[in-house]
Amino acid sequence: MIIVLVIVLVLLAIVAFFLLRGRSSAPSGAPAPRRGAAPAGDGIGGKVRNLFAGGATADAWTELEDLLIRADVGPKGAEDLVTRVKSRVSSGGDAAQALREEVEAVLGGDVDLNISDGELSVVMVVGVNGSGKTTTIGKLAKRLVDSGLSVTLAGSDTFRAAAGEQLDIWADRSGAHIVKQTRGADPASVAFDGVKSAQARGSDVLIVDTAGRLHTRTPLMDELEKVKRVLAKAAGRDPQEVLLVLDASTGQNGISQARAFTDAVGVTGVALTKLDGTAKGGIVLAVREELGVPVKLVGTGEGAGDLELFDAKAFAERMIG
Ligand SMILES: Nc1nc2c(ncn2[C@@H]2O[C@H](COP(=O)(O)OP(=O)(O)OP(=O)(O)O)[C@@H](O)[C@H]2O)c(=O)[nH]1
Ligand SMILES: [Mg+2]
Repeated sequence: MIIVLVIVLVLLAIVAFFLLRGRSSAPSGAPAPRRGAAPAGDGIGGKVRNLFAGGATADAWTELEDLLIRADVGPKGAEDLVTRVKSRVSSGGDAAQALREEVEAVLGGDVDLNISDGELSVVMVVGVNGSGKTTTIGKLAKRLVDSGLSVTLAGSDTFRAAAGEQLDIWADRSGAHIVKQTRGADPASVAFDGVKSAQARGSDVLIVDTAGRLHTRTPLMDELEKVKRVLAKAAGRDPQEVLLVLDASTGQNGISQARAFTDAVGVTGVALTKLDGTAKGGIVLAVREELGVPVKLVGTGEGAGDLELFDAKAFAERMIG
């Protein structure tokens, strides 16, 4: 009899655990998370509360800093956050809530894509190999076309054999027009054609795909600079956006990538991809704190609809929980 009772209690405890876990990853008031949109770990709020269960001790603050660093926030960002949370939390206060609000404050502000009405907006997309540039461009084109804008894509990745085909597929899927040349053509020349064609068609937005490159390879970074220069010359003004596509799972290495691209072409925003994977999401804070560049888009899968406009409040709620 007692054994049966124990088994029933254990089963109930397991069911309750999973129910509570499900609830904590979908805080009420936050937009319903789509497939895998939350950074891994279902939020660190529970851990933060545990740390401070015995009061705001020196150990608790040190462990909070470690926790943030392990979540990819970066040493400087973690230290700054702890300082701010500390100044708000008197012993017994809710550190997790203060942390959530501070994360939101750091990440908020100028996160909207800079796409203006009535004039062609040029969005240049850069990043290391395989970070998700072409996929993000396809998803972004779909989102813009669905919102009533006309979009032209320029295939300035003339390096990889299948790059043009991949962009073709996305142009088809999204209803965007595409401009490309044969493999091996000058990427800057495709960019120039892209502007002229987009202007002739009266497109609202031109999105320029570029070949992936190691951020440490100077000649390739110079090539990117040339693409930007030519775009500016053809359009009569600098691109409205230079989006750096960053794979969220690259952790702190993402920061050095971002720095190199920012130095070469002046990144205006980050599209953070693969947040549906094992990435911890703290990289968003590291990019913002260490480079001052806002995350504007978040990729949460390979499908056409798996792209979100960045929302600081929703992100902070998902990250902290
Ligand atoms: N899970 C997941 N996969 C993604 C996401 N974004 C892109 N991918 C996948 O990542 C791989 C590389 O994506 P691409 O868009 O080809 O990357 P790229 O930066 O254009 O690559 P190169 O042009 O070779 O430099 C593909 O298999 C994509 O489907 C995302 O948000 N989540
Ligand atoms: Mg590509």
